[in-house]
Amino acid sequence: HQGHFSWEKYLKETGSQPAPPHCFRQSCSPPSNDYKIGMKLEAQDPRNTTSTCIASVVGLTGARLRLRLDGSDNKNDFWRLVDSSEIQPIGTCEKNGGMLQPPLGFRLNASSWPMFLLKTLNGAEMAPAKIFHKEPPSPPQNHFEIGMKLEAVDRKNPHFICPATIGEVRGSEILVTFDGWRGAFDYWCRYDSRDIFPVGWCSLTGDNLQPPGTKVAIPKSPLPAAGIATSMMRGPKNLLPAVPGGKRGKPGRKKGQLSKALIHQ
Ligand code: MLZ
Repeated sequence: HQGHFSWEKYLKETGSQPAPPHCFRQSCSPPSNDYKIGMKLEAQDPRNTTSTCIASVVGLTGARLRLRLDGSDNKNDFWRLVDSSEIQPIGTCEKNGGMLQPPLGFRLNASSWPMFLLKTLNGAEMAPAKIFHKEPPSPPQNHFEIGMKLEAVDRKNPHFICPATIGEVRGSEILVTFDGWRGAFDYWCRYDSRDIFPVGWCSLTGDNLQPPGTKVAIPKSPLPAAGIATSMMRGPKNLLPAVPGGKRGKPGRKKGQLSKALIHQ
């Protein structure tokens, strides 16, 4: 569900342009997601990328899968596009002469891995090869420009895809800035990252696009209530900078801690 956020309205309000689809390493029509919860597949271990592991689909969102490595805990789930090159049908690793590995942080003794593998695959529903999609090719060069709008995975909260703006371009790197979050979630990535999508992607895939944040100008005074009052006095649009320098907060609280806490709420 997309809340009440409308790109059309937002682009008008902000007088901005979406990054054209040819900028992205995404297929122009999003791939279908024919996976089911519980299906197993092979995935690269995100914490140890030389390992191929068994993963189970524990969630589906738009063109993405929420994956959990078998033998891992439930605190390290990760999300992959159905056309990611980091997932493949069970059997691929062996076919290529590789060996399936236990995930980093395997919850049992390493010596029990062979038996664990046998048991986890026994009677498992394996994702059929036909529902995997080929990864789209990378655009030949970086076509992004500062100010262009996009949808991007929040890497600190990777289940979220959020409205974002290109903040800087340097060679093949781009700065993805999240609208309304004052830099707290921004990151640099390559222009052909799989974590960024053209405007409208989520509405095509049925993924959930978060609305922009509202932290355009965070009150920097020690008490939230006082902060709201002072930010209101600073002007209707909260566009003036916070009081520069000086002591903020009670003694004992580190400078910047409160505003950080507010940003991350
Ligand atoms: N910290 C918030 C999520 C903020 C998401 C911001 N995305 C750019 C929370 O945990 O609810």
